[in-house]
Amino acid sequence: FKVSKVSTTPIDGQKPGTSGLRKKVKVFIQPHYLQNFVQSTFNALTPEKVRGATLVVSGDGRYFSKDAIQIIIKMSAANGVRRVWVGQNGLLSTPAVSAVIRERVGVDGSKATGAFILTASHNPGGPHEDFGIKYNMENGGPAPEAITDKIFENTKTITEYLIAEDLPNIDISTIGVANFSGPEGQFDVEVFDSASDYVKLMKSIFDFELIRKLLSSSKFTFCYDALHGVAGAYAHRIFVEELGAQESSLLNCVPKEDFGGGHPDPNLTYAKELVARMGLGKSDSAVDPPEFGAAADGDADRNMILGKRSMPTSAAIDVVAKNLNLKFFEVPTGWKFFGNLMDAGLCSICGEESFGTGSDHIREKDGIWAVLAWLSILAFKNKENLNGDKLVTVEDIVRQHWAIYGRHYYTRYDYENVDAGAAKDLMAYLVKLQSSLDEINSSVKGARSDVSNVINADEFEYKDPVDGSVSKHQGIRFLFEDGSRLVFRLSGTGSEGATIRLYIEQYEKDSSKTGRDSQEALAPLVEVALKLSKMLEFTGRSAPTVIT
Ligand code: VG1
Ligand code: CO
Repeated sequence: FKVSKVSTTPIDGQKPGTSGLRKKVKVFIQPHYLQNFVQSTFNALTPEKVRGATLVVSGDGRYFSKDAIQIIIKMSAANGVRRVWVGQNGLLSTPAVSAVIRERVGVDGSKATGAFILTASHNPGGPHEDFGIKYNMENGGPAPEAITDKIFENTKTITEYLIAEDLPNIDISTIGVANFSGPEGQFDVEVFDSASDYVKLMKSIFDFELIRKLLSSSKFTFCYDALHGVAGAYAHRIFVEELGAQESSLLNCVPKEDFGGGHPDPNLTYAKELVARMGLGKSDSAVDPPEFGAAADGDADRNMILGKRSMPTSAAIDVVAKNLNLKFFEVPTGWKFFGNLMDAGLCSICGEESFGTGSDHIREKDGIWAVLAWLSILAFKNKENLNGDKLVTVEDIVRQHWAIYGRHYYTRYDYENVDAGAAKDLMAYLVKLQSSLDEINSSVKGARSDVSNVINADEFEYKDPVDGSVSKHQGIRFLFEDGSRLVFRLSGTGSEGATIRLYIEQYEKDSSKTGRDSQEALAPLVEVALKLSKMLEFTGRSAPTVIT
């Protein structure tokens, strides 16, 4: 193949957010849009690192992925990359990409050096919805801010990109290797099975035999909803073939370019079918609901686990870590912040506020790992019990946790598509307010006298204990005397307008009060949050778009 240099000019707004660059498909398909970003990434990595590299290119299969993969392959060839690995049909979940970078050995003995992941995660897909791209490093984790800042700088000055226009399109539906030769030597594209490396890793972590006993027991019923995302490419292999779950336990497990028209965000609002099957909706009364249900987002890094109750991640982990005398860290939003801690051996398990949990087996959150983790706890607790009268359930375990550590009632209010100026004003107001505890507490008490005092407020700033890098403006926190807290921040993953996220967490230590309805227990703190932030005045919104 030949290498063409194509002249281009900078395009506005290519700043990577919490997890890569996410925009509407109609933005991404503009001439040079994807190409500018990919070349800016290559330039940020530096030509020396790109030359000879082995790159993984795949994603959650959303609309435009197939075209994007061909473009990235041609640009990789032109930039001197040695090989590109593509999951069959362009499918790899975000955690599987991380696993492939860390574990996979190519047919010629090679190891990957990085990856382009094509996903906008939990955002909808299709011609009128979102596309996204992000770069992961050699450790399998998202590029740190030092790199993403450099990519953004490069997008503002780019003048040309390199592409091998005459390289034929690769058939990504068939496993195999294609070899080409270019000006700098050989270039290969290897298409491989999307699931095997990941399945192998999971089998090395969990006791599949033990989980199989639980899943194939007639007393345990299970349901997994992939929301037509890429988790579907793994669910059948893992849950049905390996673990003996019934075929009928899989919902929406065929990956689709538009996620079947749905919103692939595994929460109680969007995972409607699962919620109905579990009998958890307001008007649902399911016949024989499954014992255990779970769902994933588009790129299968998030999980929602539903027993007859669910527990999102929260400051609950701080309480447990303190009690067990373990080190723990609070980092800003986005998985990239965990990678450094893990590489330095400082952290082995982590979670975030949006249904994300994972461990140091890879450097991304991992939706299927989370399900297997829960299943192995249940399998262990029921080991001697599979022939008894009643199985230990998710609910039993959660209640046991509350009895020991207290309960963190938790909810998140999302105000989507708020006017960007109004959102900025609200945040600016809170930045100012956080500096005066007196002012805060008089507003708190004015709203609800039964809510405890704010003893600390700040604009969260994180100093990475490993490399000393500092991330500023990571949200406003109000910490209450009784262990409750409020956090306000702007989303970094949206593709239009602004999204305000409000995290509300009420801590209850008294074990006689841990069984209350969560929205009811949180009501006083919600009232305080809305008054304190003047939400209605700034945004005109009397209710959030999504409550999780
Ligand atoms: C959201 C979540 C955050 C997560 C990020 C990427 O970010 O709140 O916890 O890391 O999405 O997840 P934000 O900036 O919109 O709040 V995923 O599953 O989109 O890769
Ligand atoms: Co995701």
